[in-house]
Amino acid sequence: MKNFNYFFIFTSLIILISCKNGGEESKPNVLFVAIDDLRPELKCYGAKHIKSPNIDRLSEQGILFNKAYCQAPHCGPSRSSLLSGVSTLNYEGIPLKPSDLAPGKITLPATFKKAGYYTINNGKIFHQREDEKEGWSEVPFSLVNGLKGNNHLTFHEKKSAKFILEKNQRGPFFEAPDVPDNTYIDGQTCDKTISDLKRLAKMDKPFFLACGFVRPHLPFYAPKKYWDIYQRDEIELANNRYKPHNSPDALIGSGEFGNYNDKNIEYNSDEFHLISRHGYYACISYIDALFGRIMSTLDDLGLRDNTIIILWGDHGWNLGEHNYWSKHNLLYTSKNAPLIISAPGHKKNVKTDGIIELLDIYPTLCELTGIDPPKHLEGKSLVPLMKNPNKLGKKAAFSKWRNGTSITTTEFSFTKWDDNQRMLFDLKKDPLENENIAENPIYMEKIEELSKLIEKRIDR
Ligand SMILES: [Ca+2]
Repeated sequence: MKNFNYFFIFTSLIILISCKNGGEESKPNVLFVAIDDLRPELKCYGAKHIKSPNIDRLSEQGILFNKAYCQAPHCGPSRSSLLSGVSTLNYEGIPLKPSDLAPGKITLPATFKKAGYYTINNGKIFHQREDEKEGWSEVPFSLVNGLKGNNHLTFHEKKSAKFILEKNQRGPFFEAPDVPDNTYIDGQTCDKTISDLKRLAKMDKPFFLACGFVRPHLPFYAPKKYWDIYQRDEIELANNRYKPHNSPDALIGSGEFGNYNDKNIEYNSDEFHLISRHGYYACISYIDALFGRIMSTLDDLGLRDNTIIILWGDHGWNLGEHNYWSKHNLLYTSKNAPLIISAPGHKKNVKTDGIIELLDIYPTLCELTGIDPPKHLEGKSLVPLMKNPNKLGKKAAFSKWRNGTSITTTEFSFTKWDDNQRMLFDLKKDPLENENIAENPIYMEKIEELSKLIEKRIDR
């Protein structure tokens, strides 16, 4: 009986302690990290030449999605889809804000705020600044005085001032000044996120802390020490610097480099390829170091065990393959985005080849935190895949860019434009997409099957 009483007192104490942190307070926090224009060019994704120790460490603490696909290869529409939970397929044009895709529907951060979370936005999360006011408990960092405008374009190397583009007053496409990390906006976003974590640790509410880095998005501006990690003459270039054989006229590259001064380096020359890869890699290592500081702060504050960390890129990127750069087309390299989720109580150090779409993130975060997902969501929670990474995931992922619609399955990448131009790649035999086989009669049935899947998904 005495033992029973001790047991009763002990259990009551436990209940009492958990009630203190109970209700909303017992929900896990969310650290929501967006990295602009980051393709899966990370060591944990098999890119051995990249130094990304901190993101690699996150992958060891969670699940890495090898086959995550964006719904549009462009910042605005991809983020609109992810943050609204609605596909881009039924939208004519380029949806730059979530309300374009889902008018009147609640966004991901607003859902968390409504559920009792304290929500903070640092850096680039939404594409458009005016979208950033709702859903946040504080004025977003990007709207605070002194941080307005295109501050991600600000250069800090003296000689960059000699390379201003007349048409838009932008600087060169790269620079490597010897400056501290927080000279650039991403370093400031990191500092702000760290100081927020220290505040949030003392609050009696769970938090949804969004941290959006703008690199490795162009221009490649990063402190010199990150450029110094890589030896330019050791950088390997793409071995398929030509347009895919038999590809349609509709397949074109991005004109994004034209927004920056080329420093008199000939576009697509060997030198251009080398510098551009070097710049992209330097920017990745820069962001990785900043992310590492945030992770360490979480650990130091004892928040790690009750915080979900999700890290995602908004789409893929072409790193000189086919002589294309940036995004803005429907090649595999433009569609495939990085996604890593580390959640308390879930599997660690696992990878999955299950097909998923970035619009699945919204319902996933709802399920992981026990929030009722809004009815309008079109994605599927990734929690079943997190529990069993060997599952197949979705049958296919869908992406849209201008008048082209694309479907990716485990075997094929197929794109159809409104004027019936087509491209089909066999991802098993030709993962680099060097040979368009859409006009090969052998694949007629396959194309019909994939076209039907696209039609089924479109509802307009
Ligand atoms: Ca982007």
